Amino acid sequence: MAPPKVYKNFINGEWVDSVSRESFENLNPANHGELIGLFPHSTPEDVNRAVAAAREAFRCWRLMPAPKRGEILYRAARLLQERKEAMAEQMTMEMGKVLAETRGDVQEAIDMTFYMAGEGRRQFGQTTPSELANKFAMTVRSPLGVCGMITPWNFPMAIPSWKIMPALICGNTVVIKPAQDTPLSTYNLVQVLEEAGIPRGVVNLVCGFGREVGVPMVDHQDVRAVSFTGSTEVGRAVSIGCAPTFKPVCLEMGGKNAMIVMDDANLELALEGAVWGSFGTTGQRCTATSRIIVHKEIYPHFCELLVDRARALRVGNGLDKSVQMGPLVNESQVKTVDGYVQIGKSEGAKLLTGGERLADGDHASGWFYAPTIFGDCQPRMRIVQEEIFGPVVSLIPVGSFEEALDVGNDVVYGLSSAIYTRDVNKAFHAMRDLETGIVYVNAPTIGAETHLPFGGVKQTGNGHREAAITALEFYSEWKTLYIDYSDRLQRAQIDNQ
Ligand code: UN1
Repeated sequence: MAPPKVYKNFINGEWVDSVSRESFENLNPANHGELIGLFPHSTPEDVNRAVAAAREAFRCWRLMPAPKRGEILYRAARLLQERKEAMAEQMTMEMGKVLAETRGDVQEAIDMTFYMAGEGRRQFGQTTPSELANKFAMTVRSPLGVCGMITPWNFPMAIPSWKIMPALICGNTVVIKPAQDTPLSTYNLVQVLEEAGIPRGVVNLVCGFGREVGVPMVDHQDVRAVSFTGSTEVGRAVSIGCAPTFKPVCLEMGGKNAMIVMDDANLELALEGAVWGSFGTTGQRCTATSRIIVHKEIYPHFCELLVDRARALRVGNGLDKSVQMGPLVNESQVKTVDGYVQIGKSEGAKLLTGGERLADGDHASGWFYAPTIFGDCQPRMRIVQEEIFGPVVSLIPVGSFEEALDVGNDVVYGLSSAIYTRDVNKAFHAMRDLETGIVYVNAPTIGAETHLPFGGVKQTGNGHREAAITALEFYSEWKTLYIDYSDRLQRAQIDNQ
């Protein structure tokens, strides 16, 4: 057998081992006997080196004209386009989701990189009249410095790009810790940036685990802002870590996204959306549809048809073109999902299909789980309230549109929601009243585009929005400039009365 491929960290423009010289394994979730590669098991000292490099690099990078920074991003986007297929395959091998989806993940990184490259020629500020004569007033965006990033395994290239690209175009430098389950896709992204000509130290990759890499990065005094996507539990710890020094922190956390299906909906469309929203990415999206709130008039019929479709899904290795749903990312995720299935059963929800690990035949050496549907769920059940992050969806019958909205809003999260109806009045009421950062009409809860703001309300986030122009709000600070050309002392609020 060929020796496993050994990957390195990227610090100060060089590919280097961790000071620990230890490594961890990146396994294929569809076949966990297959080792994708060994990645550096980094230490706080590696973080220190990366932050020092990023701090030093910031001195020049912030002064490079933003359109020039954009040119590097354009080159990176074109390289990603060229390598899309190979990168998608590698992503399926380390993360599990099917090829169509990993191509989408790489495409999302391409879109974001092009989009932010263009922001190099925008980043508009404001000019406004001063209250005093012969005085000029304007605002400019100013970078923050070294930005620390902690990213999840479910979108291992797209989500790093949501953070890295806006940070760079604004003139910040970056230290990123990718999820330990999927470091290769982020590695590939960083390598492309290197080839595109990113100056040394501007982007640094430190692989490893939360305790040895994430925590020291959050605590580091030279890290000026932190962006985190992941669980609510870890997000809370990151937020607390940033509090003592008032470090700006962007948190993108859990979801419990509802799809409402009204009795006037196009049923075929709603079913298709329900399957894609619930079982796409094996349910491992923060935007996944995990509750389906169905009007009682169509509830029995809807349940039956949805169950048929879930049963027909082909689960397997995502590299196989006929497969529609890949494995879960790791063993611990299988245990969590199965734990929730047991909770659902004990709470009295009706298991309509699935509810078990798939471990026979083609599934024997992967972390596979059957598409699972619970029927007759009550809004306060734990399986309806808590994020499961797996192929498990709960169906909740309701008697009216108003009840559907109340049930939809009755969770601590607020990322995404969807309504299927042909009634324009109901659609507009839902758009206004659903307490989520994203609302879809006649489309499932997944499928955000890179030039629109992404983020959630309530315990999903802390008020920031990733992607779109809104990302610049986090990665830059406004600087207000007054230029007095009167040649005398003019006192605001005093001399103009
Ligand atoms: C996530 O769910 O973690 O909107 C990100 C979507 C994708 C991004 C999802 N474009 O489903």
